[in-house]
Amino acid sequence: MKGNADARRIGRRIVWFEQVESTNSVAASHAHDTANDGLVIIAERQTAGRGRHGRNWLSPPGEGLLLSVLLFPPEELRRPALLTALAAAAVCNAVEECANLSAIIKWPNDVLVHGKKVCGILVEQGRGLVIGIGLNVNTPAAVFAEAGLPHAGSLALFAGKPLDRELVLEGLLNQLDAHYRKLLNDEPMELEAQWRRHTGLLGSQVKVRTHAAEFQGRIVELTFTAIVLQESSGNLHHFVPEIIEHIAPLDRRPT
Ligand code: BT5
Repeated sequence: MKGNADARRIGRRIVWFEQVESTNSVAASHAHDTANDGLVIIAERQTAGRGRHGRNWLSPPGEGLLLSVLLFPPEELRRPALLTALAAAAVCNAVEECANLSAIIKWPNDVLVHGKKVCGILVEQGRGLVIGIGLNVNTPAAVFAEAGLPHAGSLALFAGKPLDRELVLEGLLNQLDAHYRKLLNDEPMELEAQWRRHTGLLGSQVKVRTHAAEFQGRIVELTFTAIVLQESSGNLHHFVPEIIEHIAPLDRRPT
């Protein structure tokens, strides 16, 4: 694996399983010891892969990447919204690099290729912080059809050929590690710019939904600390990413 092995955090230790209930649960079970910082748990198959709000993650064996990273970030980085953004941008970069496909972030935790969900991210916080990533690499369309998931897709479906999962994994871990170390060094700018680009939201007309209300307008600022929406009246609304449940672009052309 590329990179400075001494300085690597994410992926300095990788543990593979044939089958687990959920890689997030396995990673969390190692959170009693901070020496496990950067541990990556990978499984070929999950029997109870989970999404947000008790939803399921379809985890057919051998077709995708199912992995979780255990981290003990310093206080200022202990923000699931930030770590979700890190993972989403890292996945988009790895998809572009390894599969030559352009990927976008659908707020807050999905990665889409040609409008289909190829990846879901689940960040959970307990003693440590766990970033769970499910990326459909070679899953055939029939598997999604059978599971009743018409909005799901895999990289191979759009690349037109199967991809080497190990190469995608290596690209993804390199991206995660490089950007996480920059965050630790208080250098968030590059990651923030990449995340902003992959969301495609800056300058777009959108609907923003928080748990309390819905707003419509143009996104005029998009950073890890502030999202600013300008209504047609000129009124500005400031949000922290944490309180936004959903952002739906109103003027994005179909991909
Ligand atoms: C997510 O939740 O998208 C987060 C999924 C995280 C899965 C990873 S796998 C490794 C780690 N271990 C775990 O146990 N979880 C993480 P959410 O936004 O709630 O979306 C869930 C919805 O995505 C489901 O209700 C389905 O509609 C859809 N879905 C399920 N499996 C899918 C798949 N393989 N590909 C695309 N969409 C899927």
